[in-house]
Amino acid sequence: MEVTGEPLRHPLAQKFLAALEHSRKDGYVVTQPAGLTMPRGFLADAGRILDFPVRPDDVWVVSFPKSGTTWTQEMVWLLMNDLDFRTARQVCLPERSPFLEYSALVPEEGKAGIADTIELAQRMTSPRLIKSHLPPALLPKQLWTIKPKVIYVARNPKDAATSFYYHIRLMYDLKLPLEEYYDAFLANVVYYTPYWTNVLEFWKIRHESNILWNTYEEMKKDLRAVIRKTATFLGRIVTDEEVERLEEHLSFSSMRQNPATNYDGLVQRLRSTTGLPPVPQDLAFMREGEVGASRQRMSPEMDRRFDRWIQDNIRGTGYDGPI
Ligand code: PPS
Repeated sequence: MEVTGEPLRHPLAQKFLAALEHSRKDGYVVTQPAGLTMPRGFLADAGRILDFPVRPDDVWVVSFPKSGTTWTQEMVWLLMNDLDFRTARQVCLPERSPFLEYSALVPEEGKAGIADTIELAQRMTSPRLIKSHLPPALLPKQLWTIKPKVIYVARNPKDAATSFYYHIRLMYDLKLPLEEYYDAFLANVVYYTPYWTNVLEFWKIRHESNILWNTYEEMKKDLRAVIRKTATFLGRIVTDEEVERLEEHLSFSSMRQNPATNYDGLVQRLRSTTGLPPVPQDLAFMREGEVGASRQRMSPEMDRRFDRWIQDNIRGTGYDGPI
């Protein structure tokens, strides 16, 4: 099966693309299958991703962007590696746990400075921990036959969308006011949208034995419980003392101070290879780490629009994840 893409024709698309410093001259496409908005360059790698060889002892962390992926990866990597905090501090997380489609997203001007992440993931020794933000229809086909462990992490869409806004400003200097970005997000003009294709497809299969459904909100509320649940899923036994050490290592403040999990250095390098100025003072990869804070940034009208959009999308599905 081949992944194809029709040009994204929504009226807001041009405005969104023009507001990106690297205006993506090749534009965005809507993929078939999945109906996902992606930079056109993604299509060149989509087939290699579908055919990516999966191993039974892989662990995959999958999410919609900005849903707690990095937090989950760090927790899972430590659980998979006998709580090797030393290596976790020395080797940056993307090296320990590659982001499968990352190089397919980088604009042409930045490609020379980065490795082919699909190849990198393919060459890794087992057991691998691989990150992806793709929906099921675009993930490697062997995930559904070999069935390695997959940990999905969901976050409420208002916070995920807002966090993504600051991320796109951080990475690509998006010059669009927040409210106009929300318009684009709700219209599925932002890359990786529609949000619901990703979340609902995984929610439907959350009870399969190789899938674990976690949420950012659960992690904020009771990280210890999520650590224990994830350890059990991975077949690892953790003592109370180990859970405590993990909790400390995984706190927002320690992950923010840890150069192996705080990607500000990586972002800085990408910005300089793509000719962008240094990261503005008000932006950071580890930004806020809160639940519900995005509502304070939205106009009451936008908040209501999000609520209507949420209801329209979950109606009849029985969805009980974070909203
Ligand atoms: S990415 O780029 O898509 O992989 O981003 P992702 O890691 O999924 O999400 C980034 C958001 O997660 C927050 N984060 C944390 N919150 C609480 N505790 C810890 N330890 C933690 N680590 C990362 C990060 O700050 C981003 O959320 P916002 O709302 O922007 O702060």
